[in-house]
Amino acid sequence: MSKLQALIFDVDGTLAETERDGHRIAFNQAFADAGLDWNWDVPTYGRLLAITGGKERLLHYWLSIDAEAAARPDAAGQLAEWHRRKTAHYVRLVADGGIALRPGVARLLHEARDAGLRLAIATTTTPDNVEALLHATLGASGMAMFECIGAGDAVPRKKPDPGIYTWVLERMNLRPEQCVAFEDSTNGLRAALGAGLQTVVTTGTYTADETFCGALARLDGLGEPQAPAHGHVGQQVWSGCVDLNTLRTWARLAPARVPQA
Ligand code: XBP
Ligand code: MG
Repeated sequence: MSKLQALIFDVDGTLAETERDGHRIAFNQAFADAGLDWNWDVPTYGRLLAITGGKERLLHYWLSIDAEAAARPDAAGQLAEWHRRKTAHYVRLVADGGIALRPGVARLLHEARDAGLRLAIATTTTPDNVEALLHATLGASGMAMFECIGAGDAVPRKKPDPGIYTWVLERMNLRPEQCVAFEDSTNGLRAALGAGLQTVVTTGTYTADETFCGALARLDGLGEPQAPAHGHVGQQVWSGCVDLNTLRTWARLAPARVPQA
């Protein structure tokens, strides 16, 4: 492992638990706006999260309940409008303080920045959502903490495709072995591993039962001094606070990853 230069964070489920009480609510509000009788309850949305990207998830659902309507020439425009409304609802919900960072995230971000490490984001979500979350949780300087924000349609294919991580590495002129990625889902882990990145997984509301082969560590969070995280590093049981020294130790112990074609 080269000297650790940068941390690359996923957003939804990793920086904050945004899906169940954020995106899901916003989708349902957009459906109500459109006069649709669709309502994604918690289990349904959990199943739909297998499809990354809100527009892609919406199309997948529409095709599953009314393939003929979803195939009409005007369907793409209709879907874009529904998703635009959803994003507006989500941004408002986040701006109103509806979503907090997960434990340990702000602590690690500030430690990394104070130590001169570079920070980046690699997410499937819409850029407006990232800006709203960083502003609401880290204040006016939240966005500026991240040198590079790779989000949404910046790349043609979403996670588990590694494209968004490769996009970030290229823009930061970094090699994967100089970085550690943070993810919450199997799709996200596959994307980060596909880009050759050592990856720490912090499971969340919807991903606690997923399997995470190849993760540097699989934890229930990043931990705080008074509330340590628990999980596994390789096969070893581990609990504590994830800080820069922890990451450097783990990354040195792990085999270098080769980007998967
Ligand atoms: C999670 C996603 C996103 C969000 C919804 O992104 O797949 O699609 O669920 O956001 P990540 P949009 O875990 O990579 O941060 O509706 O803006 O896509
Ligand atoms: Mg995620």
